[in-house]
Amino acid sequence: MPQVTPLQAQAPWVEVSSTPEDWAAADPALLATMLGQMQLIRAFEELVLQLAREGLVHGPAHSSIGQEGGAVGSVLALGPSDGVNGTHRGHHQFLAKVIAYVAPQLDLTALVTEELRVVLRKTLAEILGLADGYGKGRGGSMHLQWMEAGALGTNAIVGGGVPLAAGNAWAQKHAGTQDVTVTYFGDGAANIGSVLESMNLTAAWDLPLCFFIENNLYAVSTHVGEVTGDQRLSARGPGFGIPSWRVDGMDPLAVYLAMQAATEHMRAGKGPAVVEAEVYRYFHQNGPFPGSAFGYRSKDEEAAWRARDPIERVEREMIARGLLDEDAAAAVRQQAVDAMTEVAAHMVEDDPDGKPGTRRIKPDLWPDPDFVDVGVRGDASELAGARTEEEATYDGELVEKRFIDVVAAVMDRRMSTDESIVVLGEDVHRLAGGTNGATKGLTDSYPGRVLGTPISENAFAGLGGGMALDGRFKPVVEFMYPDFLWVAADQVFNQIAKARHMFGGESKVPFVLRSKVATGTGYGSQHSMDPAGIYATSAGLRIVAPSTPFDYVGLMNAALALDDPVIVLEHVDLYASTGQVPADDLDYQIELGKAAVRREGSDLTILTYLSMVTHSLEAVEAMGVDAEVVDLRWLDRASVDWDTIGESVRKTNNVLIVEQGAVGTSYGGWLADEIQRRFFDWLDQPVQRVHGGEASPSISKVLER
Ligand SMILES: Cc1ncc(C[n+]2csc(CCOP(=O)(O)OP(=O)(O)O)c2C)c(N)n1
Repeated sequence: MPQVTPLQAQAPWVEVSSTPEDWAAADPALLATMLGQMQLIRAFEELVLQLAREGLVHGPAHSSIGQEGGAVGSVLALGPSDGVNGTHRGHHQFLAKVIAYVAPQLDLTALVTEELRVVLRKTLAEILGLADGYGKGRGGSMHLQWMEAGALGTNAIVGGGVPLAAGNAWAQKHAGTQDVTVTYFGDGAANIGSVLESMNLTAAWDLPLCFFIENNLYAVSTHVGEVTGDQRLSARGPGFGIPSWRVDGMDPLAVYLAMQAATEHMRAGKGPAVVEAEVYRYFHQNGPFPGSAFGYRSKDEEAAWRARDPIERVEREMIARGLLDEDAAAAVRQQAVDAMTEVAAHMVEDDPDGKPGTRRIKPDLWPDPDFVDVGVRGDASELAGARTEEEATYDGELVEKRFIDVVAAVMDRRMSTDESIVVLGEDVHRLAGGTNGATKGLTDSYPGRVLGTPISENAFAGLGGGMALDGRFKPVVEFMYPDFLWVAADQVFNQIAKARHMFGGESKVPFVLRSKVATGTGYGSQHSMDPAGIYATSAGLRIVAPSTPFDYVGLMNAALALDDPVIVLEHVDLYASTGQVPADDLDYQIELGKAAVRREGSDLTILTYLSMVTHSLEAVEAMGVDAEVVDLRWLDRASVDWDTIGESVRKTNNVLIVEQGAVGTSYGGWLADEIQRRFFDWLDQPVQRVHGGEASPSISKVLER
């Protein structure tokens, strides 16, 4: 028989309940604020459901009615510079945070101040899609953000906000504050990779992030017991080394006390916390009907939870202590309802064309339809005044250097001049500069700013996104291989690339993602894509693709100076190549949106990038074609150099796009389409394309090369 020794996780896991003594000792002002907040949120949510019933909410309205205790109890343990984010069901958390920001203490006899009215109005306006909303009506119910108040943005991707919250927590910690971030999500979200990856990452790096699980038992109609082994979801925390608290979320004081313990732990620099609050949404996933109407739970179950209503609980306790009587309690509720009636009156009116009693949104409150694409990306005004250079016209001393050494050198230079730059990725801190030497020397020169990550592309890309949105640090994330973008796709495409536009068009997202391109190296189907075409599908991303060391310096400097997310593509074939670079100048940029004509010609325009530039030049010479070879350098839709392309097309009347990637993920597809739209009259024939086959690359030399 083997000897069996029970093991214990390092981190504690406890259940917190309030006692009569806790209620007796609670600060009356705290209880008043709790009650006032919950009544405001309840009245707000009732109004949203009413408007949804009237067809005035375009899109979902995920009601939080019943769950107020978790949000309010936890937010009241936070300060104004602490951050919170949440998911699709986020009205209550958002409101709790912004109400606490403008009115840290509520007066139950004069509940709704003018400042509060503004907050309620702006929140409802956003949910209705109106110009006055926090995101100018872009984001709606699932994208509520007010950065100033520490409300970092709710999220429509289940679990999608969690890595971003980790980035916010990273910034808080490394800016030397004791602030913390709370990321709220449901029982369903507890099963998605971004949450679990972030638990691991924040525990490894001791980040002050609270994973606040609102366990309301159902993900839409699926019971937590159907989809997980231990329904007590806080059980996961200790598995990651995270202290965890389980608490009755229908008891706001218990939540507050658990949260106080969790924040104390985080503020002491001891890393993340998990708090699981058992709550219940009285309504179905979305809309004004109870869950029982859809058959996945019973009316009895709903009644049992309603009997534990968090608002009634606080009222009872306050009445028992003589802090409130029933009339005063009713008056608090009435003030909240009246305030919401007044807020609604700002936005809706009787519909002159509808049946009697029907209402409509006041027409002048909608956003201007021309606003639809405004703020997809920034206007790049931050580059104004920057010095730009071109190799052909550079008048300083040039020396020959290896491409890969220049990659490391320019990052070294920027990190020395800008302390906010932080490099992160797998093995970037070791092996003499990661797997290729791209980060060589940086760990020694900049301790604490070169972070070797766990193999969690979604989490560390998102963490970089959270840092960028916070703004105190500038992340440079590395993907070891390009195909890993699929693993991180939610964070790169849904979160980072859309953040500026979705939240109203003004958030800066200074995020740089370096991605190796390894086509032709024998790494096979899952390491060898050319990702340019996929990144180019995303309007919020800028993409640079340097083919020479000189351009790498200038394009990386531009990428680091931009307030938009920028993808920097680096082809492995180029790393060992050499080129001319300034002897002692790593501070210039390549002009935004400027391609380079590498060979002038009159018969054919070849548009290409990265390693295909040299191959195209070689092919042109070998074939004796008088082709103009244009190195695109800036690949995204907004930054492509249409002037240079247009000038060339009008001269040659023929276009060939040359790229390495497979046809399905091709970059040239959209480019050819756009060229034909813009220059149809100048073309003698359809745009021609050279690209890889249908299949992803194979490892056999014969098949790949
Ligand atoms: C990644 C992802 N998958 C699925 C959905 C669709 N969806 C939206 S909410 C939801 C249920 C989420 O349940 P839970 O996390 O428990 O939160 P709750 O709705 O109970 O607050 C689902 C499946 C989504 N938005 N994102």
